[in-house]
Amino acid sequence: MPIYKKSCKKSNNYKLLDNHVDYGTRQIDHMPPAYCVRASPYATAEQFAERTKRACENVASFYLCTRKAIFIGDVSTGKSSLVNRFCHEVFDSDYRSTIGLELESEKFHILNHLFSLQIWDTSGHERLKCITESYYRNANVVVVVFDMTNSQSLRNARKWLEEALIVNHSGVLKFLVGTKMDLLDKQSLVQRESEATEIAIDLGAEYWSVSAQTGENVARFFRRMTALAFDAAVQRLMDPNNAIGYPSGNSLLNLYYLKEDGKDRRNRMSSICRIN
Ligand SMILES: Nc1nc2c(ncn2[C@@H]2O[C@H](COP(=O)(O)OP(=O)(O)OP(=O)(O)O)[C@@H](O)[C@H]2O)c(=O)[nH]1
Ligand SMILES: [Mg+2]
Repeated sequence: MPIYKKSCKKSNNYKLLDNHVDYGTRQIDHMPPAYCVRASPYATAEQFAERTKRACENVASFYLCTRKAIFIGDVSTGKSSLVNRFCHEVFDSDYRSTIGLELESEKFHILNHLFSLQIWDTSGHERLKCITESYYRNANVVVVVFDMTNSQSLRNARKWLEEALIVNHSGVLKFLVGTKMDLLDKQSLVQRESEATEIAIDLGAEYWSVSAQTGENVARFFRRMTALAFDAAVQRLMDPNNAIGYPSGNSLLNLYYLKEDGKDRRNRMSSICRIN
């Protein structure tokens, strides 16, 4: 339970009491399963792709440039609570609206490779849209969050996703996440999940129900999302057209070689691309 405590009621500062974040959740050796196979366009990804595994086993150490996940959705749906539960293992029942954007960075070890994920937690306020929309670009993952106790927030999910897709490539990973599952009784939960999975299927997104309050499914969701982002990043790296064509500094993909082997960068890139 909470390991940070607010310094005072109106402050944004948390006092660190102890650190109970389970960093074991950042170590991923197998592809974590989907929440509901039916409501996942990535359901076939029960394992990392063979090419990904082979690349991770055989190739000199590499570091994939940080990937970007944006969290969007109606106001007060629980975006910040979800992010804070995973990143800091805290839950605050007081509502403090996000102003514009908050950024977190998480490091994972996946198949023995370092992988960083930037988590962009945006505000759901319409009046701040002009600011938040400018941060949507170059996302690798779009997470649309809705409140399971608020059906309107679920109906609005499509609009949020469409807005994010306008400025992103079609291959972006898509998730629909229902929060506050702890507030629903069993029957309402089943009913809301069944509505939400239909919408997720329609949107081509993977569906998850979570609770930032109890922590239920939070780590499972983040691990699945990150593993899929890693898999997609390595796959993309092995596509010669994509890999060589990206200019340095592009947030979508960058490869840094940690081992100097005397070859020039392009040759080294081609040696990676030969894996199949
Ligand atoms: N019971 C319960 N309450 C939650 C959960 N997640 C969030 N809340 C509460 O819902 C309220 C809004 O949560 P936030 O995480 O601030 O929502 P948000 O989507 O970041 O809101 P904006 O930044 O304004 O867009 C807060 O009072 C939280 O405590 C949950 O899983 N269970
Ligand atoms: Mg917020």
